[in-house]
Amino acid sequence: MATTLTLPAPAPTPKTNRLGLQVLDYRGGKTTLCAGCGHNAISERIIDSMYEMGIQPERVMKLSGIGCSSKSPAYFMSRAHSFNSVHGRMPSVATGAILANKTMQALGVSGDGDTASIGIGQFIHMMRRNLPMVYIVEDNGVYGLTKGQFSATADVGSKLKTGVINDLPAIDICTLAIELGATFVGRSFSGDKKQLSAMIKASLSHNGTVILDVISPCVTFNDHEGSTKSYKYMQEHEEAISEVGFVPHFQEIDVEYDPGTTYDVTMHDGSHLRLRKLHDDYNPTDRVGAVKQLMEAHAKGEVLTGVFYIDTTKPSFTDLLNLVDDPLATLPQSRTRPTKAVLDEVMEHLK
Ligand SMILES: Cc1ncc(C[n+]2csc(CCOP(=O)(O)OP(=O)(O)O)c2C)c(N)n1
Ligand code: SF4
Ligand SMILES: [Mg+2]
Repeated sequence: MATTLTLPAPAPTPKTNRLGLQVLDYRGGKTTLCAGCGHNAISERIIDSMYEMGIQPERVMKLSGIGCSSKSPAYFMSRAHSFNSVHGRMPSVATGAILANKTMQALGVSGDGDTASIGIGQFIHMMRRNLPMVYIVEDNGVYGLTKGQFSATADVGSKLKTGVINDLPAIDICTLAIELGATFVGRSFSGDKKQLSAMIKASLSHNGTVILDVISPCVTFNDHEGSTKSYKYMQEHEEAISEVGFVPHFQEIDVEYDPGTTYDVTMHDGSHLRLRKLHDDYNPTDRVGAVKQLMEAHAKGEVLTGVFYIDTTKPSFTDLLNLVDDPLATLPQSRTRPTKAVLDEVMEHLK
């Protein structure tokens, strides 16, 4: 009697991006953060966005300060370069690294304490310079790593688990960023997969300082009744200003486009950031209008999300410095060291 041999089905070919890499190539170490921490969801969105944008992991520099949020670069893109700096001092390390090699994609991940409390001085000057980097603030309103004290982004009246009430006004990272010169400013929520992914992808096409303030609940110290950075509060008070869509430069623009209801921004690399207006009069290039909307929403107790402000015309810090095309870090001594004749001439002038 003849026997039929059933062959196992061939393994499905793994999905790859335009570089032929799999999503696995963008993963990092296993997270040590608490289960349910918003920061873990943000790491996932960074992995997806970098994969979908087809960015070579080795061309990325990850920068952070100190905090649970600042630990998270260890949990995505192991193949990228990484520098976990001192508390609140990531912007100066980023400035040096970007000047040394402006061809790399810089991605900073910080916390609200790292950015708006101890680090506010450095943060402000980074934005003023329009340093070309994506800076994500994983904003939970507390110092998670040191057991949940209020940070400078905690809202007035917000309550700690211990019953302590915050009576100091919050620093709004987005209002501050627009005022101080960042050229791509938005807010999202770690639980909003679609909006956050579109914003990260768009920000990777921008040449200048990108500030993404991402509300990221700390499930251990700040996710209770009375907190304004909890999952429940965000679900009840989030107000999206626009629906964010993004079409990378390597994709055909085939999504339906109704000029009356969308605002289309062409990014530096030819990609398109498409904002479908929910607020009729919203124009993301109007700096004063953006601050006004943020302040009005704050007064009403709403948490606005979306891309608030974008300026693709302002030169970045590296453009302003007029650096040579080759990364400074790769220049041979013959191009960086003045010759003896030039030095002698300088000395002559000093005599
Ligand atoms: C110079 C210095 N001061 C204080 C600390 C203690 N410290 C470590 S992390 C942290 C706050 C982190 O808060 P945040 O940036 O919001 O990160 P989260 O843990 O909430 O993600 C503090 C005060 C430190 N490591 N170094
Ligand atoms: S303490 Fe808070 S911020 Fe830190 S890992 Fe746990 S949930 Fe996240
Ligand atoms: Mg924090």
